[in-house]
Amino acid sequence: DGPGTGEPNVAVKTRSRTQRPPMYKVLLLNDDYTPMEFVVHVLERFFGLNHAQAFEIMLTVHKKGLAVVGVFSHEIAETKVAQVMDFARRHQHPLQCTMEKE
Ligand code: NFA
Repeated sequence: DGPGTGEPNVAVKTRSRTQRPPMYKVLLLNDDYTPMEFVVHVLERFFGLNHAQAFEIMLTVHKKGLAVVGVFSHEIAETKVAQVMDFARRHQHPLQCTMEKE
């Protein structure tokens, strides 16, 4: 329609939801054998934590059985898990690292 047809041009906004990519929690699991210092080193090396933060998260895993060490996109989370699992395996420690959708 244009001018002179008698129809008003009314714009009606529909609310659209902004799409956010799903995020993934990376979890570290406790075990009885991996040395505490090794876990602290892993947290510093692969998650960019300072020594105090790394020690605190290591202790949480030790006491509670597991802890979230970070939240990342799917690709980054997969890379972190693979890096930790490979590093632990190469050092013959049974440390387990997994990811789950937030
Ligand atoms: N529970 C392990 C120990 O007593 C330490 C540990 C902490 C292992 C966090 C795995 C994860 N040596």
